[in-house]
Amino acid sequence: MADDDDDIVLSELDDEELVLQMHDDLYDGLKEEIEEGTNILLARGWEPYRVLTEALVGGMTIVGKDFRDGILFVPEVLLAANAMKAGMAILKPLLAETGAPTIGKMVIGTVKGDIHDIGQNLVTMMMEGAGFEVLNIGINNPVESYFEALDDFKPDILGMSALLTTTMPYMKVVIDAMVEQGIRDDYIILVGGAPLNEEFGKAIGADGYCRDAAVAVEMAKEMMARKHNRAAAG
Ligand code: B1M
Repeated sequence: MADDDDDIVLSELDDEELVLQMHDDLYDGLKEEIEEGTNILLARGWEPYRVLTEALVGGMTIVGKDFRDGILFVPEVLLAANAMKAGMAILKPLLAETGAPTIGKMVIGTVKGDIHDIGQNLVTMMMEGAGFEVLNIGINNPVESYFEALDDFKPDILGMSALLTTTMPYMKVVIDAMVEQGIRDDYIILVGGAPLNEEFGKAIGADGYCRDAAVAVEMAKEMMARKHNRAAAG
């Protein structure tokens, strides 16, 4: 975006300028600058979640718009994604720092045909921070991978992510396979990803659609509480 970044000393910018500069740096895929900016905001007392949402997710939203409009292309977006992940790596241990006892277990993965993993990594971080034990099975998962993870890890919740309109229908394939195996009701199923909405979540038979990672945490907590109440009652 900017050509004269060489002259900019990140630590000399005020918070607002720094966040805008980080949006530019994310756009330009400047990993080291994103790491530096993340550390500066943390040192200034910003909550990790605020750094994540305002500086990193905010920057990625701009990248997403220009990707959609054909201004940015895959190689550039990959660099931006790598810069974002570098910032997330700094925040991860801070978001996961929790004295909370384990309140539930979740398996999460992006569906078959889809390699977008930033959103589901973020959900993983936030869920861990809220006291969930999470097995993240990564990207491009066919039904068999989900089933294997459910068998091995025995979670309370299955989370699925899809970022493409062409891959989101695969969530239904997984749920239908679970119904067929008679295991659908053994799990809380939460789905998320930019092209989804609540209606889609209902239509495919999920228990909840999560607009973002914070909603995923809230919904997971609420559904775990209901599950415990049901178990206590019956
Ligand atoms: Co892709 N891509 N991409 N891409 N990419 C999108 C999704 C797109 C909307 C861009 C656009 O056109 N504006 C578009 C999809 C259009 C559509 O289907 N309608 C698109 C396209 C077209 C493609 C390719 C087909 C491009 C091509 O090759 N021609 C290709 C497909 C590859 C494939 O998957 N088979 C492709 C490739 C890539 C990159 C590899 C370059 C890179 C991914 C790198 C990576 O993930 N490691 C990439 C990126 C980075 C994006 C955008 C720009 C950013 C996605 C992101 O990380 N967002 C994206 C544009 C956009 O989404 N606006 C785009 C930040 C992240 C924090 O948000 O993932 O939405 P998000 O996650 C949120 C919520 O959705 C929710 O919580 C998260 C945190 O708050 N959530 C969950 C997500 N999963 C959840 C699961 C849950 C709960 C909540 O379970 C419980």
